[in-house]
Amino acid sequence: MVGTVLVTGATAGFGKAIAHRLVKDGYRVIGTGRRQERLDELKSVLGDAFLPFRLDMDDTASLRALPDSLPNGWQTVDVLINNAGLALGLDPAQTANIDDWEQMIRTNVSGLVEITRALLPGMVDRNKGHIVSVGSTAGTYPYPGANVYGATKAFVSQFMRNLRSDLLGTRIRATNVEPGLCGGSEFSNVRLRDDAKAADVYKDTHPLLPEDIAETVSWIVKLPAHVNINRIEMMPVCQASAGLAVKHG
Ligand code: NDP
Ligand code: 8X3
Repeated sequence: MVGTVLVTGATAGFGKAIAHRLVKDGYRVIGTGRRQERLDELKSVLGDAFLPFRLDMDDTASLRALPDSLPNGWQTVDVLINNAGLALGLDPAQTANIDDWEQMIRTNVSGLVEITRALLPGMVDRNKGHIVSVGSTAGTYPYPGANVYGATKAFVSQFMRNLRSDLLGTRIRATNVEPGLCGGSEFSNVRLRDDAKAADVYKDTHPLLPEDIAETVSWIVKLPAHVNINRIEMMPVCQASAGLAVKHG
């Protein structure tokens, strides 16, 4: 056993692939999410190296109760993977659903900072730890309809940079992983609330896959302890940033 990792949003997509990969790498993994049946399913596949722990990123009290609310023997978290998150909608700002905006902010921003703040003191006391957040290319490059989703990921990016500043002088590492188009997860199904439209997002493309993100996370956390990857941007070969938009007429 090389350490204990807590992966938020382990019930689907990236988080599930990361949980599988890190158990294979020899870590013990605490997997969280709201869907208990998905957590139980992971437990049945991953066995003793996996602890299913139901956690809603909207539930501030439960986030603040960490790490003491974890079972005995699981309270020392060496690596936190801040993966849980979502996009809702692609409407322009002037017509977007304000409740969707609030939910993205609660999950992608408030939940992420709450759990980080809850687990960081233990890491600092032990002078050992690593926070890895899953940002997005949407935190760097604007696109129509990304409005609040992209802004939450820009927050995550700057929060992770600022963590590095605060943690200077400790051995705690902080990394932001920023993927672009990635299929094989429920991201677009959740965002578009329409499975056929979600499938269209990836039609005739060869997107990143959750296993690609898991491979990258595995590499980042296994690097020698003196090496910190500050941020890493990933895109599939079939994606590139567009030029600036110009409205003629
Ligand atoms: P999925 O929809 O497949 O997975 C999202 C995960 O987040 C699920 O496990 C879900 O668990 C969890 N989650 C969402 N809301 C909550 C909540 N309130 N409380 C607890 N858990 C929650 O998406 P991906 O795997 O694609 O996305 C993972 C991360 O990667 C997200 O932060 C996303 O923004 C980011 N990302 C995705 C990209 C993509 O193209 N797919 C590209 C770049 C970044 P449950 O529903 O069980 O609670
Ligand atoms: C997910 C990637 O391009 O849909 O963060 O925003 S994108």
